[in-house]
Amino acid sequence: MKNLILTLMILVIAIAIPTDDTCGQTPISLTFSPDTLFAYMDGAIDPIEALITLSDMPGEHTTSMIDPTTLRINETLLPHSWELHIDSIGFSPDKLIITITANDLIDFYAPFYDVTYQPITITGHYHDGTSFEFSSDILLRGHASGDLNHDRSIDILDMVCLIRWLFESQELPFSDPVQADMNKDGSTNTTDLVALIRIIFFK
Ligand SMILES: [Ca+2]
Ligand SMILES: [Ca+2]
Repeated sequence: MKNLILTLMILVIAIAIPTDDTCGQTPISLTFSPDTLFAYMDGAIDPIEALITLSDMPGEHTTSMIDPTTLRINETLLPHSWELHIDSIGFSPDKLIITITANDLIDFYAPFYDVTYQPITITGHYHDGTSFEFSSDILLRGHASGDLNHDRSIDILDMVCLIRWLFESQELPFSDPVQADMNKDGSTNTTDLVALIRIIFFK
């Protein structure tokens, strides 16, 4: 009987425990602005700023302890500025707003198609020398694969564009031929035309 009661107690406790793996520690807050990056932003004449906000550092650290000069996005991208917001009243956690060039971040993931979540990492050191690495996912919206004339549908007009580019050396109505690389093998040729025809007529 005791064993039954003990088993029931363990079951009740197990159900009551949150399923996250943070063991009660508040997870770091990592937000992006804009929260979605669009592939077309890469073609903007003026650089587009993207903001990454860090707050709720794990453990005993706070964002004010971060050495901003050590910050790297995806291990290679450097922020071009940063701003520390300290709440002296203590109602909200300190936060560090990192500004990067969205065009560079888009280049990091390009080419990408349709809607995709991709991993992003923020690495660096605190002033005490401790290193950190935070990961999240960023939402990207790319071109629709095969939409060669960028009219948001994949149809016979796109097939005509590709035929003219392949056999008549006419320019595609966009700057990047990778858009026509339907099978993503790194080159655009008749195999991709076959793939596009399949999508248009047999999807
Ligand atoms: Ca189209
Ligand atoms: Ca190809």
